[in-house]
Amino acid sequence: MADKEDGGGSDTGVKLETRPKTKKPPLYKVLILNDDYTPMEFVVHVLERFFGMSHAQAFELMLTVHKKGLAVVGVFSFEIAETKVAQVMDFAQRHQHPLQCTMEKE
Ligand code: TYC
Repeated sequence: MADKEDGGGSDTGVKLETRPKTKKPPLYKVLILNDDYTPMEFVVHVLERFFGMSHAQAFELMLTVHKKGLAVVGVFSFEIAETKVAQVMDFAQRHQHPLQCTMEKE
């Protein structure tokens, strides 16, 4: 956004600051990766449980990951993305599945 001169034609030379002083926080994509061992139903359950998807949405996204290798499951602030990744990795590990979840700056 560019700074603007004071309007009104009198040209007083007063510069009004219109640029916001605070930038929007960066966003992070959370990705789920395919592997050959994690059961499809487990991935569907993860997507429902940690990303609030319906069963139909979760099943469709799981199939996308299965076919394409990976997919973005959501976009979040750094702290939320980090928490989601940690929750998924912990849950997968506790069930002894090699499911991988990562984050990437948008
Ligand atoms: N490829 C797995 C299978 O055939 C299913 C799967 C889907 C695993 C998505 C991980 O992120 C994943 N059992």
